[in-house]
Amino acid sequence: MQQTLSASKPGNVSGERQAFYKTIDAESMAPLWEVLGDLVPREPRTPCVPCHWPWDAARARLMQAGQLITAAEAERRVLVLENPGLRGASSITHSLYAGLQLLLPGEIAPVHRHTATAVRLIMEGEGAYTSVDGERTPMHVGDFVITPSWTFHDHGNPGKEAVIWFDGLDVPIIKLFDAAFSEHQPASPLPARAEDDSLARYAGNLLPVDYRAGLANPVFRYPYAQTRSTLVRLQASGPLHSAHGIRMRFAHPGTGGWPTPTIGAFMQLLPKGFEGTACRSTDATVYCVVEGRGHSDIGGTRINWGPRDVFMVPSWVDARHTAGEDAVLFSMSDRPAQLALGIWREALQP
Ligand code: GTQ
Repeated sequence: MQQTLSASKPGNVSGERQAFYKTIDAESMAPLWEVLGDLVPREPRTPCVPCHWPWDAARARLMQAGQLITAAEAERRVLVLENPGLRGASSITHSLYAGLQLLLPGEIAPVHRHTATAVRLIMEGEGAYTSVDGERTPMHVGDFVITPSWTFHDHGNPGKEAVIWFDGLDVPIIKLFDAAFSEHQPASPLPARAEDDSLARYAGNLLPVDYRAGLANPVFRYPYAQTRSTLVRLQASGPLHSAHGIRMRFAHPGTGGWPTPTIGAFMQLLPKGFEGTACRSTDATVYCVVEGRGHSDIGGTRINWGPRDVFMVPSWVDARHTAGEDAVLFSMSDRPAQLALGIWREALQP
């Protein structure tokens, strides 16, 4: 069914109007009434489709990439996860980029900074670190890591295992604003800071006495051991949300707000046997399975997922999650940006 506010129907344009359109086309003008229905539809319409990257296949391709190019040569050795409805746009949702990054033992992904914000979820392998403005933190499987806008960051793997993580960036949002800058190599050496200093200073239910919270999140690693134990304790005490199970969002410790201004991140536990009700929201959401197996019905598409799979739910499409065993799902979306603009909506089906 065509939902349109447009006054005239396509294909029903009189010769006189056609001639007029042609005339004004040459003057960089166009008739709104021909496109109004697309510009302001009754409900969100998206070119994005539900999609799924099973882990074994994605991992195998990443390891092939590891044979083809070094991290140093690539700068970042990443396979971009592109929504099939947005091929060529380096986007997994209309507003967000996603990729899987591989760092082999001994490799370093060199320092740089950019206006885009990054969030990461460690998928496989121990022994790598990331650093933000000179402070290193180890990356453990399941950790949620952020790289705030315009902070210098590099990644290294002095360990013995291949390390793979999920990257989410707000690149499409930055591109929308034509506000993309990047830099290599800081002009002066970065301050030497103790490993995990920010975790101790800002993430222990204490804050420095003179700290004033701002947009910049001082914490850049949220350890999975802590996240998981929180979810397990909440599972024991209940209640369960009918659609989301136990779903928590990561927080900026200084404000209680979102961990980054544009990208929100969540961790949720779906107990074995959970059969969620359907829910749709305007923030298209990318999921990474941390633990467990289950399936999600997304519109008319069923996705059967297992550990470390990535899948995606488009904006305003009903999603229903079912867990065959206790499952933990990480997810990210542009919800903070939509909330800041006052446009975020969610609809729960009974
Ligand atoms: O780790 O800095 O997937 O700059 C894409 C761009 C990762 C990164 C990506 C990046 C990075």
